[in-house]
Amino acid sequence: MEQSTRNKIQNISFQKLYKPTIFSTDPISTLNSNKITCPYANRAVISLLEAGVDFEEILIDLENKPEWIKEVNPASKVPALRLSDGKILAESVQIAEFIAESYPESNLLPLDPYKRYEVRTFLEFTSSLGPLLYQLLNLAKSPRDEKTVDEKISQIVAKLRQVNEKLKEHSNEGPYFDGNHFSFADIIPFTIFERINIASQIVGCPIKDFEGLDCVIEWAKAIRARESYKKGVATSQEMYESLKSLLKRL
Ligand SMILES: N[C@@H](CCC(=O)N[C@@H](CS)C(=O)NCC(=O)O)C(=O)O
Repeated sequence: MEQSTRNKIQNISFQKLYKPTIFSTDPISTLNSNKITCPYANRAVISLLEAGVDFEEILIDLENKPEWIKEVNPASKVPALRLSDGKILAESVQIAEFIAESYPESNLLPLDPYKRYEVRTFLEFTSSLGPLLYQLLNLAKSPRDEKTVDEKISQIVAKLRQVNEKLKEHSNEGPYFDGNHFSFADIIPFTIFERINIASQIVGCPIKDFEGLDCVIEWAKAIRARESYKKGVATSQEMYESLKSLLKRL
């Protein structure tokens, strides 16, 4: 991309935004994402960082989306990944999987078909965490009914206890789904879990206070300590503030 074009895009897209990070552009050139508010974009960014891809990140202000986002993704959503040949990918799971498959040396996805089956089964099992998060956020906005919030938290904790068992079953020593090997199987559910964790603090029922979640807590701690997470995702405090202000606006 020519420098002048790049500057123009930055000027448009970085308005009201923070800490822009520009990487070199080969072979995957542009990622439209949002560090704080979007767990889906986080999946794509973590995958790129874990795979060691040089990329340019353009942060989109979701409340004031630029017109050109439709050219990047007709659904006007983040993340979208534009490859250096101009092809554009949407949908975080497919983007993360594409990155894993494009960079097999990153070991983000196992090569063995049975192990891949196990990963996909785990992801299918954890996919209900997304709807549970949005149900919790809807109930958590003010004025809120504490009883319904408590019931939703209980439902979430019950699901997380099952996730805890799956993690233990698959790898007794942890901390990740595949033992000490971090992968796609961790990236996809974790970014949703992180918002659930923060929303649970906002409503005064922190997930960490519940029993039966030891593996989930260790899993989360290990992922947060990774360079890709620290570099690619907002801090817990930033996410907390952002979710709190989102709840006021819902
Ligand atoms: N299923 C999509 C969901 C992406 C999504 O909903 N992104 C939100 C931000 S977290 C978005 O771009 N929202 C803008 C809008 O809906 O207008 C994925 O996994 O990538």
